[in-house]
Amino acid sequence: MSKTKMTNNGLHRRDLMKATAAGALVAGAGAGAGGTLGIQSMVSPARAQEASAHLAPGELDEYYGFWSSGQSGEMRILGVPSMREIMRVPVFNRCSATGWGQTNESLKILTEGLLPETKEYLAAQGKVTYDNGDLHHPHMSFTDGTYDGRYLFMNDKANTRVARVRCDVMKCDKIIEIPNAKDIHGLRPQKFPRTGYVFANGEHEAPLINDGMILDEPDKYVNIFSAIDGDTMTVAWQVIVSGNLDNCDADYQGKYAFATSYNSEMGVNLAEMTASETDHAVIFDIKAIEAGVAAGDYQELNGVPVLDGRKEANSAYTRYVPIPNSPHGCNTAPDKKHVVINGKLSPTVSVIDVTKVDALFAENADPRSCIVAEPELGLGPLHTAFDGQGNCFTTLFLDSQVVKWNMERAIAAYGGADVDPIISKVDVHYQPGHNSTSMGETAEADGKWLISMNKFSKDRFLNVGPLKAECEQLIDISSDEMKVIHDGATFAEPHDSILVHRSKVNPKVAWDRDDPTWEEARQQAAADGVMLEDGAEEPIRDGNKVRVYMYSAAPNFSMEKFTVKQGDEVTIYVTNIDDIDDLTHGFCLANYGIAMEVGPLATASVTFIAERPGVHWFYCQWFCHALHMEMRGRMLVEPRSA
Ligand code: K7E
Ligand code: CUA
Repeated sequence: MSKTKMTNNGLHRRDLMKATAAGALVAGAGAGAGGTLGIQSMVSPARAQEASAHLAPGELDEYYGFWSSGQSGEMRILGVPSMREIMRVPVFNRCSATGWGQTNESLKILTEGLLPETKEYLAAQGKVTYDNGDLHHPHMSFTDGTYDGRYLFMNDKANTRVARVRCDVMKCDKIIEIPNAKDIHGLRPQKFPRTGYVFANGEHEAPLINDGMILDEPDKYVNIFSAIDGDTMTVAWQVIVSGNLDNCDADYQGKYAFATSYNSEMGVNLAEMTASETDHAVIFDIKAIEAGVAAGDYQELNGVPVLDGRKEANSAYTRYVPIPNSPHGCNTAPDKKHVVINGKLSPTVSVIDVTKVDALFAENADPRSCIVAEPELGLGPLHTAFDGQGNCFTTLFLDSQVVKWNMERAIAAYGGADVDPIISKVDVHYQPGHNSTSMGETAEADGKWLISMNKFSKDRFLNVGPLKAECEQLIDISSDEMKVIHDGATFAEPHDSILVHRSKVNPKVAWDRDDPTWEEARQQAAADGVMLEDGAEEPIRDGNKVRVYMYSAAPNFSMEKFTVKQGDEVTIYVTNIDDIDDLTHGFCLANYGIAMEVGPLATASVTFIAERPGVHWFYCQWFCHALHMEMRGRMLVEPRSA
């Protein structure tokens, strides 16, 4: 029997007294500010914020949440704090609703950035592009250390691609396949002075020239770090590194990029990969690399300058900071000074001070001299987010918790002071991976909300069979006691999200008619003497190629029928001349497997072989008008024998 007396509800008496004292302190502050306040009538700031998460119908969220979707391959947009899913933006996937992966405009984006050898491989499968992707990390472009609302960049781990989404229309406009690297995982934009570079980690090692001449010789495999020019979407340079690159981030000075690296053993099975207790954070000196490119210190491979930054090369381009043990997340703090490396198999996170990085490049420098804190936080730390007030939030995968800790206290403890950096912990459900805070990866972190993106939902939702949703939880972080206030189910498998204040993003309600998306359609129409928004009365024949130009204006297509011949290659251009807010039309050609979205003032086109003779209805598949069902017409296909 403990000497400490237990109260009825099981709390230690000492703890209860502490709680009461804390309550009295807050009550005192309230009384000081606004006169006499009884405990009963007090609403803590945290609970007031909790109430603000419940938006009434018609109320708008304060934050855009840009979500990845893992193996679903799309990007999603949620409203935060309501957690309402607002939009899905197809990127690496094939989308039935919008025709992404089928329209000529989307196929151009999906194919033009593929490597020649990939096009060959796909052609052998009867395909022109991949139709799967694994989208982990969506991040917005920066100017001067905060989001600028221009673009979102994201990776495809499955097929080694990087995509860009335009924030003015929330559509993907560029996808490139990264040569030389294998399986792009971590991705972050340069924060300062602007994006600039998009840094992308090749996760899996392979021979640098992967043509089959080297196979089961893992000691000849390499890994590649890439810097992509975010404006042109071309690869600016690459660096060969030791170990598998996992996640990355950039500093607020424009000098360095950081990447976590596991498997310093360069093993190819689990036992080999986890043999060593120590792995690395790799630091890339951007200016030194640019100087190396300018000086010609590289080999050119697939049109890209590739520099040697391996550990044993001991080059001016990289430094390897020893970190325990298979680190995963890499997160730069809004204090512009610290980078948190998350230990994964180690219960610690390691804090790099960016002002101590210059010294690492000196002769015989201690490679750990940039580490200024290494608090032990719990089991399985994967990712860290920030509140902008010196506090950090780290997901603990194995403990199923988020831990709040203080940076300055962690630094003091590392220096020998007797302080506990941990402020509080909260249970999440279950096994969190990434987390994100409102504006937390910018210098404008505001400390209001935290999303914990949990890999398992188990019992949190109605059982839907063996395959279950993931569970994302909204956590109020406006006070030291973190509080989970919402569970959201999401389908396979969001890894990461960013929470962007709505003042940073300002999409259009209708497309500009001169948008570059349908430039090829515009040029073809001009060659045919047609204005896209006027359409043409009849199909325009050019050998066995037939072009059909129509416009849509609710509830009509400009053509109620058109005739082609069996075997013709038909291209249908639909221009939506309705410019009204939310008046999207669709074009679905039944039994031809064709459907596409045509947004307000947009043009979309699709090409197919009219191989099925007979009468085929096309209809608008986007509910647009009371007479939407009547918005249809016929494609008449004359049989070949006729
Ligand atoms: Cu899932 Cu960012 Cu790909 Cu961590 S990564 S969880
Ligand atoms: Cu147009 Cu439905």
